[in-house]
Amino acid sequence: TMIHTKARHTIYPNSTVGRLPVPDDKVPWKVEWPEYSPVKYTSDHVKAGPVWADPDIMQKGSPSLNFNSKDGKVNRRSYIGDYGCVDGVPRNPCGRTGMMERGLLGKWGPNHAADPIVTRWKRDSSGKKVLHPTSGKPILQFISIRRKDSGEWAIPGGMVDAGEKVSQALKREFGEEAMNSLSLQDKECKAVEKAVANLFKHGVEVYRGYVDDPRNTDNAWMETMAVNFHDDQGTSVAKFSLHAGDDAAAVQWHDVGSEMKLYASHSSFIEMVTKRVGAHW
Ligand code: RP5
Ligand code: MG
Ligand code: MG
Repeated sequence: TMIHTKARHTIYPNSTVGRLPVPDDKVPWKVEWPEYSPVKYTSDHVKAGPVWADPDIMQKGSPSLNFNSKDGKVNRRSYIGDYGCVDGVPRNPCGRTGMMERGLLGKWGPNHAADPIVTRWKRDSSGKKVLHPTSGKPILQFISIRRKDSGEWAIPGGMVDAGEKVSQALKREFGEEAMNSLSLQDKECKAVEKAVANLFKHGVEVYRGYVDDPRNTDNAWMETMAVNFHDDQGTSVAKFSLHAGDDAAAVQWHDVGSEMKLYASHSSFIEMVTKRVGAHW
């Protein structure tokens, strides 16, 4: 597993709450730190108990949740194996974050997401692939959204709903964030769904596991499955008109390279895609 850094960023997103600073060498739970006393935080939004949030298991008498298993419609299994629980509360498998409880996350333990990475080759006006001047390798582009919450560019991913398949979440989130399907009329919406379904027929999984997300805590964390949909000939995605929607403020084709600054660990997922298709990084 990776060493998380964004999950230790001092100021917790959408709040003025500061995490307890955790030095690199104190991240692993196996390193003893008896006086470790993380800041407690659960956002008001999560405390209000929206449908996607778990009950507060710290409260006496709250129903118990089936961790490390499929719990009704909710998948509480981790992609990286069984996680430990301390006093009935899941413990982040990547180590300390300086914050306990759930912060902005709804679920205790893993919060499952899906990340669709839609790519094409950068081409010049005559349709020829553009090569990077230094590496000599063709430059890849991916459909990127700017997140409303942090303002950072990101993959148009989102949470897997209870009972939803990851393959479905990939299409739904792409439609919502990059094609604004939520504000389309019925007919247009059907057309978008069809186009997305077509494009998403041939995906290649590039990653499944932990995400170094700034919302993670000691007791709640993001995990994702990232899938690449590559339009090698530049024929299928080219027809798409992109419109930002839902929690995306903007959408665009983004040139891929190691200098990119993206949300959470998204640039590492994109790097995996460049390896797969032989693109410049
Ligand atoms: C990241 O948060 C995942 O990689 C995914 O892109 C995203 C899901 O959360 P929301 O976009 O729904 O906030 O950890
Ligand atoms: Mg979304
Ligand atoms: Mg999203």
